Amino acid sequence: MSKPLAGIIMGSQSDLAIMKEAADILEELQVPFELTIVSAHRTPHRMLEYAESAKSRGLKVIIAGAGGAAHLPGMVASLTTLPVIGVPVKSRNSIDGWDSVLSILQMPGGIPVATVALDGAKNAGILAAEIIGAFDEEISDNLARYKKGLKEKVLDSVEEIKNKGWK
Ligand code: RP5
Repeated sequence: MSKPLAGIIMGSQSDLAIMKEAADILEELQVPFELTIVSAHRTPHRMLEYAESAKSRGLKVIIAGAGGAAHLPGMVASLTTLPVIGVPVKSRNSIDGWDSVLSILQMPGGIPVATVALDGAKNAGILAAEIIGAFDEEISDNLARYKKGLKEKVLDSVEEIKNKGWK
């Protein structure tokens, strides 16, 4: 197993159903990653330790997902110079997801969190691969193949509708 380059963390195991999508796409793009639970509110010292050791452990980017009063991505971003991608999760304690979106998105100047859409863990995984791919040709090639696949899928559907009609 290669050393993890991306870290996926989330506030609770209940976030895993969504955050798994980041893991799936990183696996597909052959980006080595680690995945664990780190809660800003329930395990603040673990969060501190995780964020402060991330760079020296070889991580290049952190994906952090949380729901409700989602402080994890921002707090982790405040403790590391690594880029942090935030995934707002529509958790059961959330008011329609808006609380998580706004608490991850509306960071103060100086502490950016690259926030993806509500439950957008897949895009967080792709963005993490793109950050790493900017310095890693192999991962960049995997991304190029992935994007070519997306394009071909659309063109196939164009052909299908052209040949079979929309009904
Ligand atoms: C947040 O509260 C977690 O990230 C999760 O989205 C939400 C609910 O957590 P559980 O009560 O399900 O553990 O901190």
